[in-house]
Amino acid sequence: MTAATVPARSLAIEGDIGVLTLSYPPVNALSQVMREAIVEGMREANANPAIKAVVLICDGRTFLAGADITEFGKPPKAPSLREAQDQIENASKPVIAAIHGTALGGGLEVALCCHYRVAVPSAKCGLPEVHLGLLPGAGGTQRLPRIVGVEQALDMILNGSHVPAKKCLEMGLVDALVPEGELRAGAIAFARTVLAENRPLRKVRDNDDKLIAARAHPEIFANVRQANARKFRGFPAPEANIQCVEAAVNLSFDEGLATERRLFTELVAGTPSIAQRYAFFAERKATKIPDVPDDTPTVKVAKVGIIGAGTMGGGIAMNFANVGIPVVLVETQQAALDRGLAVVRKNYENSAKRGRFTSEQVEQRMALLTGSLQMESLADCDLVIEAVFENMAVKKEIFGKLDRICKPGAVLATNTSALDVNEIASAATSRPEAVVGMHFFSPANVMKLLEVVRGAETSHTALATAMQIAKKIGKVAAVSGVCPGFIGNRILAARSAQAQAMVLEGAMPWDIDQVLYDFGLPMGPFAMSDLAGLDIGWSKETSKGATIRERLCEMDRRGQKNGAGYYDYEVVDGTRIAKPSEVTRGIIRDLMGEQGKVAREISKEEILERCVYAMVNEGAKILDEGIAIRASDIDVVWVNGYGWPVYRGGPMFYADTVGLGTVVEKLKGYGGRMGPGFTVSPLLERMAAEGQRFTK
Ligand code: T1G
Repeated sequence: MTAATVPARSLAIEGDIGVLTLSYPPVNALSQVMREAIVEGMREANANPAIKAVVLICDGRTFLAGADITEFGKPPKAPSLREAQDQIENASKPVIAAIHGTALGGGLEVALCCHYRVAVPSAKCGLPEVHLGLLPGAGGTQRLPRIVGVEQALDMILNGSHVPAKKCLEMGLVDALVPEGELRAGAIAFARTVLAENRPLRKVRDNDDKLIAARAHPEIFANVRQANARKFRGFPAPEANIQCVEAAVNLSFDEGLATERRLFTELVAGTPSIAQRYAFFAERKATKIPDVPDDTPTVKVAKVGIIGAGTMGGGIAMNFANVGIPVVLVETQQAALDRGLAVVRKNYENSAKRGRFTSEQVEQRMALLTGSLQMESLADCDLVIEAVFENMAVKKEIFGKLDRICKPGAVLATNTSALDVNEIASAATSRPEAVVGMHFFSPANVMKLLEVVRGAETSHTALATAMQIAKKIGKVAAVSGVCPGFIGNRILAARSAQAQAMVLEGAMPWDIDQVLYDFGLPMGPFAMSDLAGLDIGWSKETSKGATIRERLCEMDRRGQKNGAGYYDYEVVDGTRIAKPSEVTRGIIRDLMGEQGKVAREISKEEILERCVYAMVNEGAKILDEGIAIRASDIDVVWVNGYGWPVYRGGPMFYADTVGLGTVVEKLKGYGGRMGPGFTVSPLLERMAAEGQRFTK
């Protein structure tokens, strides 16, 4: 964070109202210097008899956005946030927080020490510390439930959500909304009302009303634990957050505060939180491309074209409609187009049923989607994304047409997950510089990751435009060079190779899946194959029964979709249960017999290390080849696109926690078992020898 070194602090006096304005770009984080500014500003305001009330407001794009995350793990510097908060809460005159942008974490905790809070309608408030593997460590777990009640506090804290101001008003978290763009004047007016009506110096800490009710309902906490058990699997922070709110209900304010401090101190030093903080900054670093200046001109994307209204095309279109950008969806057949649009509508209606959208919002979004059977309807699009099936000849034909149809300056993107973007660009267009890969992940309207694939001739403008639009549609983007499988799928293939190999050495698919599941991945490779469908890319005509997968397909075991694949599936009380399959075990035994292989006991440790270290090794090769700009980009890809548990940072971060020396030693130890053609990355070897790390 290229923050200003010294925050700006000013105390203006408007009649009898002191307006303490703070400014510490880019997000007014509560670093040491900012805390100092609050303490000194409040001292000045408290000491000035002319000031009867204080408005605390920030310049820039947001109110205080929380503690300075870069300070965690370093020796604490005075003044503490507590000192700043005490200056506010114990002030002899009312202090009103004036909120715009996002009042988050320590920022909201400062506002909760103010006696009143006002906000503009576009503001949001939240305690998102759980996303950093932490908890609100400045009184948030004790003050928030006192204002919004225990259940809403648990919901806000455990989801780390940014709650819109209107909802905050309904919950009592803010006392009034002031007109958009008139925050300062509105807050001053509110302060005058507080004085005129002689309203009390309300200290949130003193108000237990909403806690008393919860004291008789300890099941609130049991229910929250049970309802989120699956979601919080592997994360230590959520349970600590729940314990803090429980302490708020059952202990005094100061005892609760002590519990909060103790649990915060434990979490902040733990690897899970260090990993999640690393992931926070890795996501932001991934947006920076060293040779593409921040001020690179980009194409203003006001209209998007998508070719192919299948699962990917439809999902991609929803991302743009969700942010108000009109989309033209092009298909070859009316039936396919109707089907594609119907699936999109169904997805929106399902989300509306879950309360995510209103029916008006569904109609607004559908109204932004136009279907067409003519490529010519893409002529005035600023960005066109091709999302048809993976066939080079078909893609070349499409890009050839786009080259003739699309206006100059349009960005031409392909959603290919594996094909050579350079070949598509150079062979099919007269403007290869306008071609870039935009690899979405299925379901494209849900998955956060976008692999932006930089071709040999992709221009800075096309690249910067793809990165900018990724942020606009709420995606986490990372740049990959052109190679088979780019970053994500290439590393996936390295892991799959080990998993497939170990199944023919004695491990069962469910053994391998269990190890990776216990490690924190949402599911193992074999369960994932069953979910995707074993017959993708398989055909009866060409099948030779040479692999487990082929033999399963030949036995019409296609995966979850027909109830049998690597696993047998049965539905119990509406839930699909995967069971180890004797059929699969038999196929494996037969294949091994035919290949003269003898099964051996394979430890969980070997399963994990061969799978994960093969990923790290491939990551090192990707880095060495310059396919990835930095190791943390590889982690961003795997955390946001492949379910790698964020509390383990990513494969490269994880390798650093294990030690690169150990990774190399283990890979060499497994030697030939890693498979013919497996080589340890020279970069990995060198870094291990030099005691280096992939990530800072
Ligand atoms: N500390 C340090 N740097 C921060 C920061 C923070 N809290 N928030 C943002 N940055 C940097 C970021 O790295 C980037 O830097 C630049 O600011 C712009 O950010 C005691 C324990 C506020 C919604 O979790 O969610 O308080 O890349 O690109 O998209 O209980 O930033 O330009 O060099 O994300 O407009 C709790 C974290 C902290 C909020 C703005 N607070 N920030 O989003 O900009 S823990 C948070 C955000 C805490 C207390 C606890 C977002 C944002 P660079 P950006 P944005």
